[in-house]
Amino acid sequence: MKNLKLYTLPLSPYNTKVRLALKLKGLDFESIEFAGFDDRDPVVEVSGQPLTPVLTDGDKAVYDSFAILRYLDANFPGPRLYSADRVRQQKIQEWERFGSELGGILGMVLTQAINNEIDEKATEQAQALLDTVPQVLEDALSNSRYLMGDDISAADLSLVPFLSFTVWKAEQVEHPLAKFVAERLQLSASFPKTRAWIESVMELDLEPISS
Ligand SMILES: N[C@@H](CCC(=O)N[C@@H](CS)C(=O)NCC(=O)O)C(=O)O
Repeated sequence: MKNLKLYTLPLSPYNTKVRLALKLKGLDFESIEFAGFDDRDPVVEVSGQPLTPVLTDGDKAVYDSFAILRYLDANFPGPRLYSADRVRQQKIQEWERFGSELGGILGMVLTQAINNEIDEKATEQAQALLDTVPQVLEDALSNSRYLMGDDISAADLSLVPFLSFTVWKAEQVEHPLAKFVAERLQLSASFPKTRAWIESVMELDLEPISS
């Protein structure tokens, strides 16, 4: 029996972030997947709250993607997600906060799909906000492959899942929620480094769960 179990809504960016972290560290885990927002009894049972992702490690449960990444880094070997250097650690945490802002932009479109209420104005606002984001990333990626240098860190994992939808071609996306977002939010072609970085980090997701 696997010791690590991830209770997850696989498409959600917070969940993707944790899945990528587990794969980056090469950790074997069982994925317990939920399709929607309804059946959360098992999540509440293990963690006392309804949101995913939740990671259980034997009889310990950790919820919230920020806490889970810290738990993984503190307790498991493999590539480091955070840094022992104070300045670098602060920078990673700034990127994490930036990721939460991106979550807000994605949310402006996603809530329309979830509530089945089209709001063209909110879509336009979200796209306008998205257009202001990647210049910061292009600059940060001008001399390095990833945000903190040549290795993936929690900074990359905290942002990319919120942007991956924006480089997908809507006609190739099957899941209705992902399709809805991909049809409405697109990363401009004038940000090639950001695009290449998103694709490179998401390649981690192609890694099979090790066993
Ligand atoms: N701050 C949390 C956010 C978790 C979160 O909002 N999870 C969403 C999926 S994106 C969820 O489970 N929503 C279900 C619901 O609202 O019932 C984290 O970083 O893990």
